[in-house]
Amino acid sequence: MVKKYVFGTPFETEAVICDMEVCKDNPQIGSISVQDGFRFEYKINDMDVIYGLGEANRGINKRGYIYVSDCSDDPEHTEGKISLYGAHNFIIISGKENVGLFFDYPSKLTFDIGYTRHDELKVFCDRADLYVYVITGESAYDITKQFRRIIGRSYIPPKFAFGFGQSRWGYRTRKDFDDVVKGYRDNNIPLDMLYLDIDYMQDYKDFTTNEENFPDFKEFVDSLKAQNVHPVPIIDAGVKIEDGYDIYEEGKEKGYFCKREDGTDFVAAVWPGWTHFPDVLNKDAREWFGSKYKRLIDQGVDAFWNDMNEPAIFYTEEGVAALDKAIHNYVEGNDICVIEDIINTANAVPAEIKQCMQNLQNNEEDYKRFYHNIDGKRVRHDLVHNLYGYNMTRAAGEAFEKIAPDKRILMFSRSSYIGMHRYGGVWTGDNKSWWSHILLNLKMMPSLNMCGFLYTGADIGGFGDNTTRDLLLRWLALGVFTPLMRNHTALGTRNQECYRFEDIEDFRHVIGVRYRLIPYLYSEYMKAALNDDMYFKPLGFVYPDDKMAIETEDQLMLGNEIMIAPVYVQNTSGRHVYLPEEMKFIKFMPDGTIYEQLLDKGHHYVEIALNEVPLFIRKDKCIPVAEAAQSVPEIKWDELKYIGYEEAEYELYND
Ligand code: MIG
Repeated sequence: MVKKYVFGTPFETEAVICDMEVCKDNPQIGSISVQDGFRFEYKINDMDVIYGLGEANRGINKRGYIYVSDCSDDPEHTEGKISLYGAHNFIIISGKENVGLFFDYPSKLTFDIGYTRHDELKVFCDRADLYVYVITGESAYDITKQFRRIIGRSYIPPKFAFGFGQSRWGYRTRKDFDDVVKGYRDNNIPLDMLYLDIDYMQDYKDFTTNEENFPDFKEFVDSLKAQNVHPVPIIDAGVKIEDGYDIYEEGKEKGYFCKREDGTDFVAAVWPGWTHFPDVLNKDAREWFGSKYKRLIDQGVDAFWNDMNEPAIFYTEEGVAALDKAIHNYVEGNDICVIEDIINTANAVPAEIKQCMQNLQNNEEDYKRFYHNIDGKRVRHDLVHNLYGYNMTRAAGEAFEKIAPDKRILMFSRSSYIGMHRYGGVWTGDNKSWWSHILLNLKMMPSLNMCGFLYTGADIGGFGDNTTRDLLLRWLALGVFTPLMRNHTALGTRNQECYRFEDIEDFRHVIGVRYRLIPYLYSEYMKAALNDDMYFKPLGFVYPDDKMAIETEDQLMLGNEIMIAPVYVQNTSGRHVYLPEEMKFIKFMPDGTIYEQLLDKGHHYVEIALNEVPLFIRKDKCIPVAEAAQSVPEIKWDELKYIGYEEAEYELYND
C-alpha cells in the first residue's frame, strides 16, 4: 500500500505521476519533526537491510554510511564520496518490517544510515517542504514494484542500444571516427554504436558540428549507418555565448536562460567558455531546447547522451572576481608585483588564494546565484538543483515524442532525479580503471533499477586512469549483461579500444557473447519495463529468507532465469560464488562451445579464465542463445537454441 504525506509547500517535481490522495494522519513509522527543517528518524534493527538510493556509492545494502542527494560533477568516486551525479531519494527498510520511503525533495537531502549511530536512520533537509511516500508490502521486492507503479513506466531504448558501443573523449576528426569503426569491423569485433564526445561540435556549441572535420555531417552519419553503426553525439547543458550563434541569440531573446537576481542572464564557464544555462525547468524553454535535437535527428542521428547537467560549472564571473580580489589583497599586503613572485616567495599558493581557486568549480554559492522561471514564479536554483539533469533529458524526451513519435531514440544522461527514468537511462559517470570500480558498477545496477532506471551501465574499462587488458576483459564480462554496454575513457588515457590489445580474439569472443545473449537480455529488459519490474535484482529480492543471499554483494539476479557473478579481482583465475539454490553453471568458452555443470545449493569456487563469460541458470529454467553477430540487426532470432534445464519453458519477447 502506498500512502502520500505532505509537509509544507513542496515543489512539484513530477517524479510521481499517479494521482493520490494526501493522508491526513501521520506516517505510522519512525518519527518526523518539521521544526528547523525536516527530520525523519527511525530505529534500525540489527537484522534490517536498507536498500535503495539508486546511483550511490558503496553497497547494495546502504547501512553504515552517510549519503547526500546533491547532484555533483565529481570524477573521483572514492569510498568516502557521499554525493555523485544523481539524486534518487528512495530507500527500503527490509527486516523486522518492510517499508519503502520516497522523499520527494529536489534540493540537498541527507541520508544518515547508521553512520552517526549504528542503529539510527536519519533523513533530513533544510526546508520542511516535501512529499513523503510510505510504501508497505510483504517484501522489499514487492515494495519496489509498488513504487515503480507510481513513478511510471521506464524508458525503452531502441534495439540497437543493446549492442556494444565504443567511445573515447579525444576522437576529433572524421578519420579518428572512421578508424575506430574500421578497427572493429576489420577485426570482427561486434559494434553498434560510436560515441561522439564534445570535439565533434564546433567550439563546443550544442547542436553544431565541426565544419572542418565534418564538411558533410549527414554523409558521415549515413556512412556509419550503412555499416550498422549508430553515432551517439553528446549534448552539454551550457549554451555558448557567441554573437551570431542562433541558439544563443534565440534563447537570449526569448528569455529562456536562467537568470540572476537582477534579471540578467546568468553566466558560467564550462567547455565552450562562457555559457548560459537553458531554463529547462520552465515549460516553454524546455520545449524550445528539446526542439533543437531535431537538427541532428534531421541528419540521421537517432541517439544522444546528455552531459554536464548537474549542471557542472567550471567557474563564474563572481568566482573569478573573488579570486582576483584575493590575489590583489595578497599582492598589496605583501608588496609583491607578479603572480610568479607569489608562488616563489610563498613557496606554495597562499591559503586564501588557494581557497578561492578551489571554490571556483561547482561552488554551492554559484547555485544560489541563478533562478528558474516556473509558471511565472522565480525559483532559486539551489532549491531545485537536483532537477536540472532530469529536465534537460525530459526536454529531449518530450521533443522526441513530437519529432519522431513512432521511433525509439537512444537517450541517457549523467545527472538525474527519479522521474527522468521515463525519458532516458543513465550512465554512472567518470569512474576509474580500477578493479574496485567493476564491483561498484555491479552494486549500482539493482539500486538504479529500484528507482526506475533500467537502461544503465558504467564506462567499461574505466574512464580515468589507464586500463589494462585483463581489467578491460573482466569488466566486459560484466558489461555483457548491463543494458548499456559501452567502452569509454578520458582524454589522455591509454588507448582502450578492444582491438588495441594482444589476442584480439578474446575480445571478439567476450563481446560476441553479448550478442549471443541479446534475445534473452532484450526479452528480460522489455518484461521489466512493461511490468514495472526489475532487470537486475539483489539476491535477497529473490531469496528473501536466505541470510547468505541477502548478504551477497557481488552477484546479481538478471531477469527471471539467471544469476551473474563476474570476476573483479586481478590475477585470479576464478572466484567464490554462493548459490541460493541448485543452478547450472554455464561458461561461454572461447572456442564457441558452452560449458555446463550442475552445482548444488551452497558455496563453490569456480574457475573462470579471462576469456570466458560465466553465468548461472536457475533451477528448472532455460534461456535462449543466438549465434554471435557483428551488429544487432544481424542477430538471427529465428535460429535460437535453448540452454539450461531440459523441459523448462521460456517466454521470448521480440518486436
Ligand atoms: O568535464 O565530454 O562524464 O564521459 O567524456 C568532462 C568530456 C566532461 C564528462 C563526462 C565524460 C566525457 C567528458 N565530460
